[in-house]
Amino acid sequence: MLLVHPTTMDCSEIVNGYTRQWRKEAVVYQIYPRSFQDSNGDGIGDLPGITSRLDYLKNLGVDVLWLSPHYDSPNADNGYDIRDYRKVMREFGTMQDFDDLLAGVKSRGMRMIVDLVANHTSDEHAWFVESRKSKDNPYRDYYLWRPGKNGPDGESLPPNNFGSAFSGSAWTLDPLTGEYFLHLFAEKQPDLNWDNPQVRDEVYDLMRFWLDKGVDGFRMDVIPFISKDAAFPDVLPHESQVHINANGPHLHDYLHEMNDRVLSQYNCMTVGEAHGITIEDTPQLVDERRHELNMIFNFDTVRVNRDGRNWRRWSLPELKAIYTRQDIALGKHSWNTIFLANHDNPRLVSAFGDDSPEYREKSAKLLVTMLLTLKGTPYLYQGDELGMTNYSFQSIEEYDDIEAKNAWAHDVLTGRESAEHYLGNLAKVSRDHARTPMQWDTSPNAGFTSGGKPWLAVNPNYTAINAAQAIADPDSIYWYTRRLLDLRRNTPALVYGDFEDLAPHHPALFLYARRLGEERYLIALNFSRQIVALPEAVAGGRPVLSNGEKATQELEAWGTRILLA
Ligand code: ISL
Ligand code: CA
Repeated sequence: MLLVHPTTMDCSEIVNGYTRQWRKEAVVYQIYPRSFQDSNGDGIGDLPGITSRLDYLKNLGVDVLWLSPHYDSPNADNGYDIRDYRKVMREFGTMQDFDDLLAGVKSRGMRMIVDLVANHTSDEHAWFVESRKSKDNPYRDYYLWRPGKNGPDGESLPPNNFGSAFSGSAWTLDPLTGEYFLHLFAEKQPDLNWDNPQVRDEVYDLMRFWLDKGVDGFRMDVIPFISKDAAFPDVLPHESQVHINANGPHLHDYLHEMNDRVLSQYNCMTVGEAHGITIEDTPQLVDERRHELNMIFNFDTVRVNRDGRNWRRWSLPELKAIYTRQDIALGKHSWNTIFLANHDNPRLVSAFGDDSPEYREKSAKLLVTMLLTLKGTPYLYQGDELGMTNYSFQSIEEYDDIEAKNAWAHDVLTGRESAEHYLGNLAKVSRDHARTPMQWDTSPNAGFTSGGKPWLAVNPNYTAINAAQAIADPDSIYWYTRRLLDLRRNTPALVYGDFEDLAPHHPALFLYARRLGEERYLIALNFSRQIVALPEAVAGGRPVLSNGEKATQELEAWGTRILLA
């Protein structure tokens, strides 16, 4: 067998033009600790809770866990606002709990990467507490302070027209020193000044701290935003701020330096969250000859259903075309990520499948089939393996997310947008859909917490959609996902094989090949409620896996077929 245990792997081996790497063969499973498993009844998921579920994850067959932020934080943005990078969030447990979790991951032969949120800190981080004290404080230059501009009536205006991702200006005036600080996200998330070499040293140190503990790498939050044009020109009407933020003048210098000084010293993996980086520019960050990052999340696929912040209808040919574009642009020296869900997006099956009772299971199976057979490292989000769905939020009070609440205040309460339109759209795109607690069993609160009240509502469909039930049912999405993970683990063609879309214009069928040498797999996915005919050559292949009929000329509604041609 070609695939051997990652640790015994010879890294210089080339397969189909690709250098073999454990991170290319791995499947990653994202955990949002707040919503995974509560162990002490306070209604908040925690690290001991995750440790208690490691056998579940091992049995599922994933290789790498990605932990969303577990650091000390006042939780303005659920941990994406870090107060102390070397401390565990009090609600999540202690450093001992972290060490136990990591040891449990390792002893089961898995790996774990952690979130690195280093574009910004919390405003409660000691650096910022110091920085805001005075203009000559030694930490002043850790952040991006600028004087305001004079308005027409002599009033003070922000230094430029950047908006915050969470509504309003990206600049807040701090009355104490009369200057503005930059925050591309919430006011409680001031941006670090990466042009200051001391800041970079601090970040490299804290990266070493976690790598020395044994973590296997980082998912890097909005990493392309770290370098800013220090002159802060206005965004012009034809420009996109996110593109400007992601393409600062020293981005590649800093990533290269980080690689040289830290990452290259460890056998670790990095995946950058990369809003604003185009498919064609992706190799500039991940081409392995450049020694920057290993892979990035490009958002063209997961956001194919958006027009700005608004939900829009998407078509299968559009989605397929993105995968082909990615494949061509990345070539053999870069590596892709395959994902359609995370903690910032609605649920996989609700956004890309059909979450009606009739087709939820079939379409959820179809989506995992696609995620696990396209070329790139797949990222599953907690609950995808159960086909967990969006929650039916009714009012703004039911939401928790700072993005949703700020936009409500900024757009609806000021009359810029009607409540009806805003809530209608939010019900489709809210980040909170992904954050409702994991559904483990039919006990109260889905087995997520033994306490009375989880921090965010449990989806009432937990009585039917939960892990215990899925494990007991051999036809479940869970077991289908397990079989797929087994297949991928034992099939180099599904990792390194060439990708070819065989029916790019078909409105309902995604039919593609993965070829490695003599071996050619065909994957047929019916993204519709209609029966779709399979081309004759395809139907003649040897069936390997399917979510329904295995050997007919037709693919039933939301049917899947993997064949060896
Ligand atoms: O998800 C978004 C819109 O719905 C984005 O604006 C999102 O904030 C962006 O993808 C950056 O995300 C990352 O950084 C944010 C944090 O809120 C997200 O959870 C994180 O994934 C700030 O740290
Ligand atoms: Ca808890």
